[in-house]
Amino acid sequence: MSVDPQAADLLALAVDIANEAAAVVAKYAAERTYVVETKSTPTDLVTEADRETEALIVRRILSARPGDGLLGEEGANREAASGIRWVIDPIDGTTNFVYGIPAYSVSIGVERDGKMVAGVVHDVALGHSYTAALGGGAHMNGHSIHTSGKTDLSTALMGIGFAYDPARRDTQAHFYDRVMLDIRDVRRMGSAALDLCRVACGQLDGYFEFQLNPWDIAAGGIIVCEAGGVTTGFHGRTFEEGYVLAATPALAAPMQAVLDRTALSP
Ligand code: LIP
Repeated sequence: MSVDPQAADLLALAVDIANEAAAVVAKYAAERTYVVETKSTPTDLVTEADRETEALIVRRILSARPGDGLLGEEGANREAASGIRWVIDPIDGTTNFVYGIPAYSVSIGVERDGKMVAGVVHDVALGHSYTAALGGGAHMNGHSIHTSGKTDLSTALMGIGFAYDPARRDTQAHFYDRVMLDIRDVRRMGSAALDLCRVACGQLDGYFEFQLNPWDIAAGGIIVCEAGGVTTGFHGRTFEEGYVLAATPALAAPMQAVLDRTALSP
């Protein structure tokens, strides 16, 4: 399959914007003088770095493509006149960012007629840029990446995550507790976008989390698929609805079966 030409052009613009945005995030990370506020719960943090970075990304997109739509974690929301929509998370892994844990990213996904066709996840601390355009495969800093060849679920290393809402965390903890019996171990690293990229490059055999937002998974999802992996949902809900399972082709169905037979509520 060859790369979709428009997807490749959109990716080139997304990468350029993500590089500039990452520089802003890195400046804030170094200075550590930003104000921290909370959103949905006392543990759901937002900083002026998140807001300024999203504002920069929106400015750059609209100056290059004024007819496009937008959906951003910090409030950007605009209908698309062009059929193209940008799904933005200016800092995915904000809690890590605030604590100085080097695992946060700028995530930009580009959708055409409702289907993701390009994505970039820029790991700010490590300077790694994960990219994918429809039909063109996935890359990290320009080098081709692929999911691990893992086929045996019982020795699979999986990424997981927890919500900001304590009630949801309780449900997730009970859920993960039972799933643990069927896999090697879990890693909770705090950025869905980077966790998906770790599946794409084989650092994880899979990743699952539920009740995520579109901006957490937009870019990472196409990067997994273009790296030869599978993204799907579970419990009758879809990946796009935030019931996220990403894994190697051989692990997707058995892992989905484990998730589907595990009750969500204790
Ligand atoms: C975070 C995700 C993480 C999830 C957190 C939160 P944020 O996104 O990357 O996987 O467990 O609850 O949704 O808030 O840092 O953009």
